[in-house]
Amino acid sequence: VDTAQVIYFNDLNQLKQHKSPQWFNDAKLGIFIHWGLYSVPAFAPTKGSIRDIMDKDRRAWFMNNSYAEWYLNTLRIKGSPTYEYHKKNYGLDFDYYKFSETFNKELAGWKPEEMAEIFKNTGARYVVLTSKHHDGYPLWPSRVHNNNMTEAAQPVSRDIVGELTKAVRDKGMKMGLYYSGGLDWTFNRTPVLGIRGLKISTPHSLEYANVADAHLRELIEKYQPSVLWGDIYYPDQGNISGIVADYYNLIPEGVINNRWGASGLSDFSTPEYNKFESIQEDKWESCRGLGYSFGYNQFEDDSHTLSSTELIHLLIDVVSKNGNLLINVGPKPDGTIPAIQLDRLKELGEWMKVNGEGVYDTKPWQVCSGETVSGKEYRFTQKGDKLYLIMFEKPEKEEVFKNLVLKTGTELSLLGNHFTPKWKQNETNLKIDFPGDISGKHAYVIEFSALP
Ligand code: FUL
Repeated sequence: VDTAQVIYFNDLNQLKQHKSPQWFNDAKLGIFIHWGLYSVPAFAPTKGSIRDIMDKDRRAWFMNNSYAEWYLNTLRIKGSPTYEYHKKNYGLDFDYYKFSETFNKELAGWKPEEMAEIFKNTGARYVVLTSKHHDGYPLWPSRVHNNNMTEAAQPVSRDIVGELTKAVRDKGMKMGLYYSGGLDWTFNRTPVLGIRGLKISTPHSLEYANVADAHLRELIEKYQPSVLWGDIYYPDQGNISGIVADYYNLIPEGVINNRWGASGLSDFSTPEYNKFESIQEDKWESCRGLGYSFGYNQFEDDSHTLSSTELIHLLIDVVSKNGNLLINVGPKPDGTIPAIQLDRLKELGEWMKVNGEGVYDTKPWQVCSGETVSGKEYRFTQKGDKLYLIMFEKPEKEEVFKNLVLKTGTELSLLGNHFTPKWKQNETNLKIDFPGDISGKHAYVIEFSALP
């Protein structure tokens, strides 16, 4: 076996042969963080998630954008709920970038180790932080000067990217960075009003392309992110293929997503508030907020937020189809995690501690899902010789699974329980008896010692 490291060149054909690395395929769970000036007003309309709104009326989205990190764009749309909110609470002449004063003040008390500890306890193996979102405000002390940043913006008072990178790595997780290449509202102040505007609004100046290139190079050299997560698009005059070649060479475990514009570069795809319904050959990663927003929205409550059970089922479903789940957390300006989100993260972590065996390091089996004769849904994963059947509901004393034929001698266990389930084959139906009180919640993992 030739283990020599491949050298990458500024050549799209070669770069496109790069594949997502094993650590990423195996990780299954990551934490996305959207944190920035928008975390200060922490407002967005809660009329529905992006899917709810778009499915009904595509044109209604940008006016009622539930993403709090889009505050500045929605504010620029006269008469929008955000426009009205801003007018009432801050006044229309209050510059969005003035939120940097509060942000910096609040940031003084932030404890990166505590934040990383919370993420670690969810069972996540990697973290992806917004280094610069669409508002163009960098969360690290960049040496790249942006002439278009308004006077009102104080530079960030701590190196959020650097401090969090260190804390996350100290806890044994991988650190990734998000960068908005396609939108930068300091360069283009016309609000995005429709889906087509996403690409059209990418600033076309050579100056912007140079800033984006320089930002990315700086982030890569300084923080060596294990994931490079681009968003929306990338300026056509930028040198993304040259940067990605250097990135792969410098960081052999590095992986990039699929939002790098015309280059078409991609190691994995990124359905947002969405997922695939069948097993995919190519690696993918589903992302969404716990509620309707990525950035913190103080007006979200339980009714807008995934329940712990829904969250855990989502993870299992995604993993059974070859995906990872990048679940988003929107911290407050001081770096604390809102209680409603914390609650979900804790439940997820407790479940993963007992059942992670059936999730981490697995791959999809021949089929991803099924239903018991009594109508209970389940998903499959596999690891080596082992098959995992993960039920979305607590099994009865006896359950029948169709089209599942076990090898003689296969042993079963129900993770987190001490009794041994007994099984009996009846043609293509598998009957399993669970002799004992079943403990656990949210989802139940049956481990088979051999593949069917
Ligand atoms: C989207 C962005 O517009 C959202 O604000 C968020 O960052 C999401 C992950 O990607 O395209």
